[in-house]
Amino acid sequence: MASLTASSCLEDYRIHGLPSSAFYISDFITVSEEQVLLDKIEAAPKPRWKQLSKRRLQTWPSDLTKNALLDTPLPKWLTEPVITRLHSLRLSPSDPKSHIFQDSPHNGPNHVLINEYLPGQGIMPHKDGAAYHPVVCTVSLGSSLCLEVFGTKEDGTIENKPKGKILQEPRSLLITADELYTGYLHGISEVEEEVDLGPSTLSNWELLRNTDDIIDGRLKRLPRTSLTYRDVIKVSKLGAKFGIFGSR
Ligand SMILES: O=C(O)CCC(=O)C(=O)O
Repeated sequence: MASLTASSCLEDYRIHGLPSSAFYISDFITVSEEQVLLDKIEAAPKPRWKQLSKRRLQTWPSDLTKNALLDTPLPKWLTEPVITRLHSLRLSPSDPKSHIFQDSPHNGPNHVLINEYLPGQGIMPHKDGAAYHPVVCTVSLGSSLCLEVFGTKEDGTIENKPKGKILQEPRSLLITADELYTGYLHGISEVEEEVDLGPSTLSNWELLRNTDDIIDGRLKRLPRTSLTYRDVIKVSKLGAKFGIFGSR
């Protein structure tokens, strides 16, 4: 089971076989919610986009300065429905108030990175670092691609072979947290087609919505956009005081 129901709790979506913790929900948002998000992202003023060599990026509500966020709210289209739904997703069936951000400083995400990857684009293996509470919620739009998880060798260099590979389908939610966040790297390889996809290579095979498009373990990439929701630990009040950073 990988789509959301009223009685579901996060434990139903745990990705087993990876360091703790990862969760995958294939149908976290609907097709029309996906389209609204894609339209809003497309409608953002051009200067919102930062063109990087291998992808382009929007940062909401703003970039971090010295690991701190200016205290401005996220626009409504980024909070509804995603953050509301994250808050309603219980960690355990016995505690109706529990949620994935319950121990984070602001009790929920206050920052969203929007990454767009064309086929052949990706992101080098990296850690997200100490500016954030160690929970990342990634909503995927448009197309599927794989996130790879890497450990480090004793000398501190990155292992050559990924520890695991997670296929992220459009409209899905991937949550990575805890030791998986702090102790491991993640990256997206710069390929036009995913290869070697199957039950023994994909950590979340059992949780996928649809494996019919995977032919001989291969899946062509199309443009894919991700929204990564995080809680920035340090928040500076300056932005709220002068009211100058709240552009919607
Ligand atoms: O696009 C993604 O799924 C991953 C993005 C990422 O690694 C990051 O924002 O640190």
